[in-house]
Amino acid sequence: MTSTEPRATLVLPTYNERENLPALVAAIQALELPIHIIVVDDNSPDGTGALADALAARSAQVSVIHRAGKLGLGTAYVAGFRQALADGAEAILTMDADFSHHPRYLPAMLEASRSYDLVIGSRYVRGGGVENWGPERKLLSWGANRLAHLIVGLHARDCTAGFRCYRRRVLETVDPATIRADGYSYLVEMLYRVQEQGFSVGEIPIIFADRRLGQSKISRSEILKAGRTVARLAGRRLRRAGRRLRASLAAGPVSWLI
Ligand SMILES: Nc1nc2c(ncn2[C@@H]2O[C@H](COP(=O)(O)OP(=O)(O)OP(=O)(O)O)[C@@H](O)[C@H]2O)c(=O)[nH]1
Ligand SMILES: [Mg+2]
Repeated sequence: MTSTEPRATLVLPTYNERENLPALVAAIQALELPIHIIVVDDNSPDGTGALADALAARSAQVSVIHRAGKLGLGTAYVAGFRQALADGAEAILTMDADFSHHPRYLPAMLEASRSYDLVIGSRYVRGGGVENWGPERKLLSWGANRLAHLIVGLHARDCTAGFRCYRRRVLETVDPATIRADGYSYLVEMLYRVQEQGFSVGEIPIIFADRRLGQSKISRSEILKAGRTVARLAGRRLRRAGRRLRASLAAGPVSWLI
């Protein structure tokens, strides 16, 4: 990256990722990109927080936010975004800490963020895909994306991806703390709000590899919560469409012709 490129911060939420975090941070650092890393750990029982502290003690490129307990992926993003904005970051990246989002895509994410307000590392554009997923996991992801397209009206192909790069102005306009979803569906609600504000969204292809170490944190209750988020956003979309229709009717027949 040249000195004309923006300061970037990567927000890395962790819960029980001790087998992944040191290798992931090393792989990111090996890229020698000017990216600051903020680990947001929720008092992981496996000691990920202490490992993150050790990484931060060794490198000024890493800092850590500790939270009291497992407060959800969405609110972990909020804490990281707040810090990144306060630090003056111009580009704010997010990725999972389990190597499903491989650091090798970071240069392309940053490059694309010159052209788009939000870049998504996408499984569902040409060249993207998933590795080692069973049929159940494929169906869950496919179903979530279909609902996001059909009911919420999102345009992106991969609406549930956590591999993203937001331009600073996006997070200054859509206040991350005003997103109501606190878990995984934070990603869908944030994308809805970004699209609502008319920001540009671009997708670059990534191969999403299933985690090899550690355990998934997606639970049945997260899936139910995601269903409620989709229903709430669909309601918001309908109310918005209703307001637009009423405004155009109130403006009279001439406005229908132009
Ligand atoms: N701080 C924090 N991080 C979380 C929380 N829940 C999940 N994470 C992290 O968010 C990222 C995504 O979680 P995963 O469990 O890998 O979810 P996923 O990738 O959608 O699902 P899998 O494909 O099954 O791995 C990982 O880095 C987790 O450690 C949480 O409540 N708090
Ligand atoms: Mg994962």
